[in-house]
Amino acid sequence: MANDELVLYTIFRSSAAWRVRIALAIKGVKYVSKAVSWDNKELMAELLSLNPAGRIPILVHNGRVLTESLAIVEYIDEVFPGPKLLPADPFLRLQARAIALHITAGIQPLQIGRTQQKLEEMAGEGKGAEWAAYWLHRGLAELEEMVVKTAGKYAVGNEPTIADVCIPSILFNARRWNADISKFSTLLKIDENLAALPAFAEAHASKQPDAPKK
Ligand SMILES: N[C@@H](CCC(=O)N[C@@H](CS)C(=O)NCC(=O)O)C(=O)O
Repeated sequence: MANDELVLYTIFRSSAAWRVRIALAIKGVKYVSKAVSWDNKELMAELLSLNPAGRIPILVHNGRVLTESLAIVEYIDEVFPGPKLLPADPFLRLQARAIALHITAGIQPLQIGRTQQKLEEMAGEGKGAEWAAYWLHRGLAELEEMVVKTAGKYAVGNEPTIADVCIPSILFNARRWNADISKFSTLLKIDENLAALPAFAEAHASKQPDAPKK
C-alpha cells in the first residue's frame, strides 16, 4: 500500500468529506488533499467529469474514482489494514450502519446548501437556515434516543465504527445552524470521546489546509 496514490476532493467543512478524512486517518493512509471551490470553473469541470452529481467527496485511488462518502468509508475499511470500522458481529454492524445512514440519509440532505438555497427561493430569505436548524434538531433528538441504546464510549460499544465517522460533522453543522443540542448528553459525550482520538482531531474542519486562518 506504500505506493498507493490517493487524491481526496474535499472542502474543510464538508460533512461528507470529513467522514472520509476520518476513515483515512484511522487507517493511517496518506493522501493528497484537493480543496474544492465552487467558484473555480476549471476545477468544477474536473469534478463533474469525475462525479456527475457535482458533489464531494471524491476519492481517486490509483486512478479509480470513488464517490458517496459511506461507500468510500466501507471501501477504505476493506482495502486498507488497521482498525476495522465495521464490527465483525452482524448485529453490531447493522447498528453502526443504521446510525450512519440515519445521519447521512436522514439528516444531512435536509440541511445541505443546495436544499437551503432551493427553500430560500421558494419560501423566502432566512427560511433555509430555519429549516436546517429544525431538521438538525429533530434528527439529532432521534439519534440521541438511538445511541442511548447502543453506546459505550463511542456510538456502538467501545470501539469507533462507521457510525462515529459520521458524528463530529453533523454536530458541527448543528452548532453552525444554531440547532439546540445541549440536551443530547449521550451524543455530546461520544463527540467529546471522539475528539480525544488523534485521527478524529486530524480530520477536523479547523485542521484542513483550506480552513480560514484565525
Ligand atoms: N450522499 C453524499 C452527499 C455528498 C454531499 O452532499 N456533499 C456536499 C458537501 S457536504 C456537496 O458536494 N454539496 C454541493 C452540492 O450539493 O451541490 C455523500 O455522502 O457523499
